[in-house]
Amino acid sequence: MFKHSACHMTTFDRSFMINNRELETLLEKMMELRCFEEKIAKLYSQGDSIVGPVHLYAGQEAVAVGVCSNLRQDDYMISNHRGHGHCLAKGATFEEMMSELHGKENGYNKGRGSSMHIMCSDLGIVGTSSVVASGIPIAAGIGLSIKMRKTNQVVVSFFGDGASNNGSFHEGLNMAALWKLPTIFVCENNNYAVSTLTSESTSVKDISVRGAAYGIPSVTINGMNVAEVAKVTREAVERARKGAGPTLIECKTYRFMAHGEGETLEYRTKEEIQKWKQMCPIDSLTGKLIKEKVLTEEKTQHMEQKIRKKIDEAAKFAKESSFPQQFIKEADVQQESAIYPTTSPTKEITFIQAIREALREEMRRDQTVFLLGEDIRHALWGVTKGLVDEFGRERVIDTPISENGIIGVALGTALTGLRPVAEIMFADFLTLCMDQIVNQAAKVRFLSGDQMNAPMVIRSPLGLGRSAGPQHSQSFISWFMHVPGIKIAAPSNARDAKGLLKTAIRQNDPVIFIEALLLYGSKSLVPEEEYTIPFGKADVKKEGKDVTLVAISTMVPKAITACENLAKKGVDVELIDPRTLSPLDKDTIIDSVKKTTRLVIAEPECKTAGIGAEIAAIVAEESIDYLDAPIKRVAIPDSCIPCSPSLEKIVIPNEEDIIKTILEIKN
Ligand SMILES: Cc1ncc(C[n+]2csc(CCOP(=O)(O)OP(=O)(O)O)c2C)c(N)n1
Ligand SMILES: [Mg+2]
Repeated sequence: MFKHSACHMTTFDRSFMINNRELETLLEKMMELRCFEEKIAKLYSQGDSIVGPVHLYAGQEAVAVGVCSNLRQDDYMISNHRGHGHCLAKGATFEEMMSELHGKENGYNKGRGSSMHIMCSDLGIVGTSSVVASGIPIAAGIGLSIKMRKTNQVVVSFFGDGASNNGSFHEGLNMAALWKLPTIFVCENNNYAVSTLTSESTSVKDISVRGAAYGIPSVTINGMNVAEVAKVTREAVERARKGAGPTLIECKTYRFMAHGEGETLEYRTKEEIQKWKQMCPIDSLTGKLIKEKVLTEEKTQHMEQKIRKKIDEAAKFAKESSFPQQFIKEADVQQESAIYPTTSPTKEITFIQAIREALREEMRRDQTVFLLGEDIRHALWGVTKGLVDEFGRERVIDTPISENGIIGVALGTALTGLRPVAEIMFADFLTLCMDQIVNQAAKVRFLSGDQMNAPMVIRSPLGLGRSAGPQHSQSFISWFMHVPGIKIAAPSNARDAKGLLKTAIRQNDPVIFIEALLLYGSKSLVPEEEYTIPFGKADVKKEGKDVTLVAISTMVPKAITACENLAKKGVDVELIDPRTLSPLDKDTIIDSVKKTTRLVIAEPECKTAGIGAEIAAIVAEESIDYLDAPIKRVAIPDSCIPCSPSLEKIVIPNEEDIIKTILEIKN
């Protein structure tokens, strides 16, 4: 079946010998993986102990074992939904794996992840993600982190044939190749993505040619032969450690069980399954070692019995372990940041200068902080201009136009000791990296059972109000408010922008930092001395007794003007700028409403299910009895944003809209 073995960009040397002792060790490891999966299948079928969906690895053991036999404990591994084998091969224990699969407190993730989400920082298991292909750009990011930290580690990314059709694969491979990262991509081509044949989903016969297309040394090998996998991986690891960049190894293999437990196999013929079972990596190596008198039938049976006993004990341990009873909700995770005095002499700077100063100060203070994004050296908006002169190209990295890849890479670095500040050129393009933000970064702290975190900032300009049109004028703050694990800042002036960005960079969770282009040129007084501004602390910009006005981002300067005009009409407005939407300073808003009994929210986004809707709901829940008038929202009236200035004016709320709305509820 494996008559050919496609090699691209390099010839893989398989001449080094793996001695029989080493083969015996590999066999034992493969048996461990197989016996573990058989036990899980049994427990699953009994129906009462395994938690959540399970995708078993039986049949593919040669890949995980062959690859991981070349890794050090401090090397990294990231894999997918079919990850038990990868984790065990990287050193995971039966007890902790079993406990996790039983949803127990003793599990790697304290029962929060179960089968598809195993993380263990001590073993370099950065995670098994249940979103197909998402780990691939993260692996590129881990490679970047290794390269930047000069630690001589490597990272392996395991994924399936199906994943190679996903954009994450292509973005991740391009970036790894471009920057010569020590990332080894291992594609386990088991011929199916669920029930879909690779030949019906994939335009090429050998997925390794896709690696070659990115200039990556790539090879297709027999993934049922552990020695072959080990040999080829050894070369890839050597290449990675010496700085020669990534490798793609496509292992042709086969899963012996259903895609997921409880599913059927009717899309495969008995003959096909039989044919592959004859190539079983465990049986064939056992046969060879018995034939060469390294092992006997008896010794092999004894080896297997010992393994099964250990696994049975681990299952008993897991069963008897307790279920977790509580966890800290993301919304309750508090992070303090030192607040520096703000009474020092001030200077007047623009919003752009403020952001640049924050970046410069944080990069000087902390060597792990670095920047990445499209055109950030040249700096389209001028924000990051000149930073490359001081910090070099290693810490100010221009990226390809790969939003999903940028955030995946940023996350990989954040998971392994760095503090990336990524720029997404327009906030609209955050939609292109929603998987990495929402499914991956936001989940790290929670899923890892609090072992890991993702200290990363995503800066992104809001284009609203500059005739940029419907695809360059949205910020989606309200979307991110809906996601536990994400923090959001939307400063309205230079002083807040600098202080909040410095705090954002020091946070241990991902932060979305929305900077409005309309505010970039605005100036404010900023302390000469270092200062930071805490998250979750609103700024009461003006005290008042008649109406509470909560304004966000670009709406704040408009709200200030509105307040001045209303004062002339005898209406005393209390103006609050929350500054961060997650965490949101609910107390300041509620206290204000209790005093004024009226609330208006002015937001730079669409009305339906928006920021104002959430604030209105909070106030209604907590203090409805204090309200003397309906809560009103001044928002974009659920419309796309037109380019023509005359039309833009119709949809983007202005000072007059705020005044009119406040007068409506005041009178
Ligand atoms: C982005 C995404 N799309 C769809 C799914 C549902 N799904 C889970 S596994 C799978 C098949 C993956 O095939 P492959 O990458 O070849 O891995 P294999 O299951 O064969 O090991 C699919 C479609 C998912 N988890 N993530
Ligand atoms: Mg597959």
